[in-house]
Amino acid sequence: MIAMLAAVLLALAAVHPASAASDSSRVDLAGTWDFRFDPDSRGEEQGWHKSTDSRGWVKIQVPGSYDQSRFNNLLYQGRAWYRTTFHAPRANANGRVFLKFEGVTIRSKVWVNGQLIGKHLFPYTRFEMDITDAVRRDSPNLLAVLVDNAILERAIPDKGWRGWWNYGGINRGVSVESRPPVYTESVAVTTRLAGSGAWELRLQLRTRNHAAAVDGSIEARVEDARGRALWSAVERRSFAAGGVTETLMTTTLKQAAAWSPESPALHVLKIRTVASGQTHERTMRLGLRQIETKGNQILLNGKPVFLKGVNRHEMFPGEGMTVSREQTRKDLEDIKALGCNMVRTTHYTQDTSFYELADEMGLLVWTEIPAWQTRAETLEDENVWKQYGEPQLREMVEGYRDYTSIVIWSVGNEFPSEKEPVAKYVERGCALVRKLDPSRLVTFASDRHDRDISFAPVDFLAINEYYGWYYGKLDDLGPVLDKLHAKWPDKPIVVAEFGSEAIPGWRNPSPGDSGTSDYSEDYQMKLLTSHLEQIFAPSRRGFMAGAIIWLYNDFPNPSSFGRLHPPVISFTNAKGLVTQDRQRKRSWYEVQKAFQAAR
Ligand code: ADA
Repeated sequence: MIAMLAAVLLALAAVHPASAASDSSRVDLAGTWDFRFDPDSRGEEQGWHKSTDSRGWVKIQVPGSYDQSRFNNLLYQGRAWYRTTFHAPRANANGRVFLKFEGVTIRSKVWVNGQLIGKHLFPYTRFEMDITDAVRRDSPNLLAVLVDNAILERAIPDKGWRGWWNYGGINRGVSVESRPPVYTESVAVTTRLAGSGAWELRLQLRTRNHAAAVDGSIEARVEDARGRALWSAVERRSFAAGGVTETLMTTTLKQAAAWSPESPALHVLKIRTVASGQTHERTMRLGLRQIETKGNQILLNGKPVFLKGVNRHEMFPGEGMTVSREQTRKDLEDIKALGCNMVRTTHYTQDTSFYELADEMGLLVWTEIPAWQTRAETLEDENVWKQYGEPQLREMVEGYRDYTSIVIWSVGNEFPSEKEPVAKYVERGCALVRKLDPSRLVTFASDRHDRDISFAPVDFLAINEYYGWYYGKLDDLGPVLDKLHAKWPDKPIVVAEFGSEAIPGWRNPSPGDSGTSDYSEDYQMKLLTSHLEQIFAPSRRGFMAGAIIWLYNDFPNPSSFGRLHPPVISFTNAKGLVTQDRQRKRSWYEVQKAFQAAR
């Protein structure tokens, strides 16, 4: 008897203390969870998803990756389990409960109280799962998440992926949210210039009803930053039983401040859905801006804009891919100080805090799915499109379109776009993105130059080039840009990657003009300056629309690129303007000068 009691107490003690019960509709699950590697895939068979036994489990911080926190950055690729307990939010007791993940790398399978909830297949997009039927409202719930970061032969990303460290785990936040039975689950916002300082606002709302048919209303309200109402409207709606109701609301906002990198004015949009005496409220920020192409220019709010940007990997020493909001803020401040008006979120959707800060600070954002050097045989596989292509693009657009700063969606990077099956992927990818969101630009980053056959559907040509580094000479770039322009005279061209590796303190007083083995700061300065000059050349003003440097920060990379990668930067991609811990290299100042001098 005593032995049994002891076993029960032990089991209880092993479970991470439940999150405090709360009256609000949201509970944050960040904290210390139980963790266990499962290299032989025994967990499911042995019922780890319903076990509270502490034997074999250790502690881990969530959010955080397992190779960062348990292996000190040694690459583990395989399965691992996370476990915790939580109280469901008290609010909305008759409504629905959702588990929300901001990013789990790569695949995940989720159980609540031993009941399988579902699977998720993509590494960097946020997702939610309806756990209403499994959750207990009055006692703690057991949550188990099986994560697998093994790279699959045919998926997006696929076996060809070696572009950055594959940090596995629950890399970003987790929360539980309750909603009333009737709630507005998505809001697609379009803002268009309507002349004389006015903006046309279009809201497409999708409202779900999990209860019996009921009449109710949806109120939309726009306030300026000081809380003054700029517009509000109420629509009476009948919400069908168990159904979805679409509502379109439009208005013209007169004299409302526009959003731009120079002046990132944000308003507040509130959507209140009322039915059966219960209210669901969504509050989001709203920036009034318009992005489009006209001939070979990119226009922001009706005026030509030249993209001056950097690529940024979301990584920091000791934090893996769980970069704090404070660090992200510092990065974006440094990127603004560099003279940039844009950032490419190389090569995946980043944490919510990144987009919130870009909205606030005024940075245009390019965001993409990790179709990084994905092979043609993968992209032509119909199952890959159905399981990993279509739904991943959809999750990116629908999950992140609330952010004003995002102006470019990308369907991938450096796949063999000189091949037919890849051209087909680009075509259907761009068509899907445009259908989901006609208000932004869509492209992909190509490294195939004038051999590329996939450019027809994109809004602008995005070229990754490494002249003077992996191949060719520094001044080979200009003629290639001219050739591309001759072939695609009606499309703007943006160089989406260019750069070379540099180790702080390494000097070369007389750098050459091709430098695969020159890791000096001088060569990096020379390469970046030379490429910026060629991009900014007056003769190319008519069609060049942007320069995005590879890249802002050095980052961990399992495979070293370059023929003579010095041991001092093993497992590091050192093409950053700053080191991994954000020390500026000399080229940072050169780029700042060039960006400041540019139009
Ligand atoms: C490619 C790729 C980047 C990075 C870069 C490099 O262009 O798109 O992710 O790997 O090369 O540093 O070589």
